[in-house]
Amino acid sequence: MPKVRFMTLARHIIEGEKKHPEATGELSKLLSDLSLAAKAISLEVNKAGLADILGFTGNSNVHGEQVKKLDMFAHDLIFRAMDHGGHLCVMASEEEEDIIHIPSQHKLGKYVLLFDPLDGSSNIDANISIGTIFSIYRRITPEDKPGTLEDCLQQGINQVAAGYIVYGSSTIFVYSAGEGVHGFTLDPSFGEFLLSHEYIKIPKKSKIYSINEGNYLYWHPGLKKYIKYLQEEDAKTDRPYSSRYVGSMVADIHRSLLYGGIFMYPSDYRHPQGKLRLMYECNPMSFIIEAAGGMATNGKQRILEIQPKSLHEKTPIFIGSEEDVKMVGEFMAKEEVNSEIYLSSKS
Ligand code: AHM
Ligand code: MG
Repeated sequence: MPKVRFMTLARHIIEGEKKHPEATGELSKLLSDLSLAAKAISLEVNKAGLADILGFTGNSNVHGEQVKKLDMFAHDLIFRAMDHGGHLCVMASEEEEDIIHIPSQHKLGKYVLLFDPLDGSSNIDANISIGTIFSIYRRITPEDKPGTLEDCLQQGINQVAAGYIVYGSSTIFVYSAGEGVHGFTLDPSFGEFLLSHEYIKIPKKSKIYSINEGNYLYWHPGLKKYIKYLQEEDAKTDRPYSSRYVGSMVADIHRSLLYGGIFMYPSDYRHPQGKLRLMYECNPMSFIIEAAGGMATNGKQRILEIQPKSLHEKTPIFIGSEEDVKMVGEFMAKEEVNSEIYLSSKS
């Protein structure tokens, strides 16, 4: 029988920590608490078709979007799994307008957690993959006081760890604490995440692009040219590319990470900042993709170097295989236009 390593997520985190004698174990405990929340969300997502949990709550989140019950459930569950561990000083969630304080009866820690509890939730009713995304920073304000907005508004390069959980044909927890990107598949029979993808590396160049082409009319002219270029036939450069778009960022990025690909949510005529949020979606995903050898920009600037100004700000994003991300930037730079022309450029 082949020798198979029985590596649980908890064991992997602890072994990673042993490489750093100065580590206090707080980050390990934080990630373990998160994995517990992920298991509970996964169970609930799997029951979604059965339970009376589908449908809109009738409320909308801070972006004015309708919120489904599962989003609320996931938000609540992560908060309750994370508020008492003593590792965090503050949290922020895509589903809540302001920062979330740690209840005063609990100990404060040195970390900051930002999360999108259930991304792609418009896909729930169709049984399409959705995911949780998280981002962890070290606090920058004094340790004896509650964390503040300043602790949350850090550049992505300051992330200590980040990851996502994709609830798909199986549930996979992918994280990086700086040393490689690792994936763990949930064994539903005994409820453990087991190492299934170690040191994931994203291919340097891909053959797959992922973008909502329904917005074509409103794009930057350079982006239009880039997509047309990918669709042309040329054996030497392995074109045409294939198009894949789930409409669930976690699923689209997970595929890109494993097979190579470029995922894009650009700015357009109607959405000058794109759709995706810097703090909850773009920064953590960029941290993961860079740790796997890929690249992430807003078309001009590295995502991880953007200085955030507000918790819920959005940014255009081009993320995935390095050569592809570089190329789309070059196409857009060549077509540099003043914003007025861009806005009226619908051809
Ligand atoms: P959400 O945070 O409301 O779930 O929206 C984010 C999702 C991403 O997962 C996905 O990439 C994008 O929205 C899809 O948007 P669109 O339907 O405009 O293509
Ligand atoms: Mg989201």
